[in-house]
Amino acid sequence: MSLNRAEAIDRQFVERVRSLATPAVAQPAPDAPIRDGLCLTGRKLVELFDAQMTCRHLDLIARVLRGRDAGYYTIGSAGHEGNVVLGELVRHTDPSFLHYRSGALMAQRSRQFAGIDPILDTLLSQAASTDDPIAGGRHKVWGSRPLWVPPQTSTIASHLPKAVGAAIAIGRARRLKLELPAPADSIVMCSFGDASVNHAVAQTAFNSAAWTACQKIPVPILFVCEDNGIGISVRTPPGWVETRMRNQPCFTYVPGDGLDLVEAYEAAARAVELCRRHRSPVFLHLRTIRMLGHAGSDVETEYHTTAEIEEVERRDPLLRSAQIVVESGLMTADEVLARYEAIRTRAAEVAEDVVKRPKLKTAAEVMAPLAPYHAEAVHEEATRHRGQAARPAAAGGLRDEATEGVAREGISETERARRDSRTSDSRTSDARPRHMAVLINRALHEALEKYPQAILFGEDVAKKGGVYHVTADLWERFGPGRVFNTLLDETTILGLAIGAAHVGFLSIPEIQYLAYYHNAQDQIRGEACSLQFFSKDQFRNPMVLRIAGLAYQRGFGGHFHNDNSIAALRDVPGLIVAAPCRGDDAVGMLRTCLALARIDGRVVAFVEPIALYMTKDLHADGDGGWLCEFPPPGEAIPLGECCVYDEESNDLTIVTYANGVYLSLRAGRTLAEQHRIEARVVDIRWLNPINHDFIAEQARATGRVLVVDECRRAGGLGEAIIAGLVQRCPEVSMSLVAAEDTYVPLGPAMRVVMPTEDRVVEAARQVISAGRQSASKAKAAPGKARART
Ligand SMILES: Cc1ncc(C[n+]2csc(CCOP(=O)(O)OP(=O)(O)O)c2C)c(N)n1
Ligand SMILES: [Mg+2]
Repeated sequence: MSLNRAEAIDRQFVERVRSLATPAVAQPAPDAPIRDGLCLTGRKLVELFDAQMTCRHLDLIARVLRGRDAGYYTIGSAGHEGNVVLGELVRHTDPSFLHYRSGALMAQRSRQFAGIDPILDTLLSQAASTDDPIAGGRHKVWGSRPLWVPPQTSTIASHLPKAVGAAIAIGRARRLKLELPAPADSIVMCSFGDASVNHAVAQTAFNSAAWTACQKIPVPILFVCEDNGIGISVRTPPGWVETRMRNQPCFTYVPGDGLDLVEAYEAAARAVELCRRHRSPVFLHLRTIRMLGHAGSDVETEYHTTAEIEEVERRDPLLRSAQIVVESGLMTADEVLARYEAIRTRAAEVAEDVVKRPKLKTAAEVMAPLAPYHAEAVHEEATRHRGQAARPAAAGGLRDEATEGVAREGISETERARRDSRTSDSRTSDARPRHMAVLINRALHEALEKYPQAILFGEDVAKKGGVYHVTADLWERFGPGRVFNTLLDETTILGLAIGAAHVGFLSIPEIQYLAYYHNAQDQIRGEACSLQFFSKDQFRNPMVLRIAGLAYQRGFGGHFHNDNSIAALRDVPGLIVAAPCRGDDAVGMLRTCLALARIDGRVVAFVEPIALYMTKDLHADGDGGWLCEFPPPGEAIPLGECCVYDEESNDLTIVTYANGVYLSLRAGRTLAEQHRIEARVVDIRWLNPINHDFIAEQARATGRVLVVDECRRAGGLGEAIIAGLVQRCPEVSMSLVAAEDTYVPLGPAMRVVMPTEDRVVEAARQVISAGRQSASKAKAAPGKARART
């Protein structure tokens, strides 16, 4: 047997088509149905077959390019070409999140939009050229802005939660009378393989779609399972997908034969129609085969016999399509072969072109779309008052003019007016200093007023107002259309945030505790933050993800309510991480976070230190030192701006954030009063990216620096800050107090693994006594900071 199965299936197609006898039937009218009772016309059938052949030649040429080391991706669609029918039946304005074998679908969908050349675009992507219109050489993906196909990652099933999220959001936008960037009767399609059905992330997407649909909330999602019976080398038990999915609650299950174009078309037409009409989940189970192994690198003979491989190849869906068009008199065998060869020639010509096209050359080029940041525009937006005109919405965004149409279901007009006046007036006019939870709550009121496209959701955020009452009254004020509880599943919460943001919402999801972000972090790491990168910023999923986190709750709750692992957020490319330590900072930072999402499409994690939510006093009971006034609209804290407390103190610079600021200020008082050490405290506020230059300026100003990191020694902030200092000012004496590399224990033992005031005082004294060089008493360079005394 030839090891080159690409050549084998190519040869087989040519030989078997050549032997097809032309029947003695009259050529049918091209616009008549191919058979009585069906809707597929002859003309459309020929067109679909053409897209199937196009897809096949893309698979074949991919292997040739790989052999020449000029193409970098060989996972193909051979055997799955029946999915072409969805490229026809689903509109190009229906957002579609596609499986890596949906090549024929994509080829046909391309025909819905003038000027798109699927051969050129696919080969540019395979060749990793900067001319690739979707990813610009960053990945081989199916994707297109005009075709509403956001690029997907290689992580199987991870696109399903966001597809469900987008479907729910489409329904929600209709209900809120917000204008969508897609027609209001759009559906969302996502395709995936049979093995992927078993993945927890797929299961949670099916579950959340059903959970939502069972409440009669619209979820126009079309799940398309391209079932080839195998996942790399592991067979899916025969009948498993059907057994698993046929009786899913609130789903309609539609089986289809993906090897027969006519059968597949009829099944898909039914599935699409049901989904669009009923606006509820439909599971289209398209049976396919897999040819050419899992990928070019997969030696299928390691787990299949030659006879098994050849048996599958004999069922090639392209042969079946050829047979149908020839037997029905639509094309002769010669015409089929002529067309097949013409596509081959075109693909080969384009391949010669794409290998000469430019590639990414510098890190700056690679990273250009990763983290767009327009500082001035962001600040202008962050400081924009309610009532001031908004900038035009970012790409794909819902329009701001829609404010007028925002509905708050379930609340009468009179009640709404009463609540509006009560909540907004009292909130904005109450100038008394308050603790952080109250101020964040006010900032969220402000955000939902300012951004009609903002929605806030998570576990318990609605009527209960969140575990810590940070979202209190928002549900009453803005209604269940904009503030709502989700089911208990973090993957769903984040998937919903991503999907809703794809169709123009400004998502403000909440994760109850940092530990539970880890439960679903791939949705942010793999999906949300990679979208602008893999789409050259053509698709965005702007969001501000609020996470209640960090430790110091006086031993209460143990590790999972005191999780201090920040690494999982900090190492996500492009993710902005903010961590305020007090109420006024939280408001100013949140305004900037929302503006970053709105203007630059950014994904922001806003980590709220639980232990400081209700903290009122700083040095002594009743001093109210941690209460703050609500900053007036128009004030915002720009990304990267740090805060220096006691800037006139010149013995030591303590660099810290969140709870560490509180601890360090208290330790600072002890150092001054008992040890005559004057320490300034720098709150870095923004944990990613870190403002290393400013920290270095502050370190140089005293010549001694102590980093107080409440996160773990491994993967916490301390490593990064010390590395930044070593690069910028190695002459400065440095020390680090960090949390131990452990889970946080329950009860008072918490104190033995976390930085404490005593430990900060002790470390500060050691830095001073071990200081090898006299501290430079130079004044701190002005930098971008606000000084507090
Ligand atoms: C989360 C995750 N785990 C493992 C992989 C490696 N992997 C890539 S494809 C694949 C099999 C997928 O099978 P199936 O869903 O049936 O799709 P098919 O390739 O057969 O079309 C695996 C295990 C992955 N991409 N993502
Ligand atoms: Mg499979």
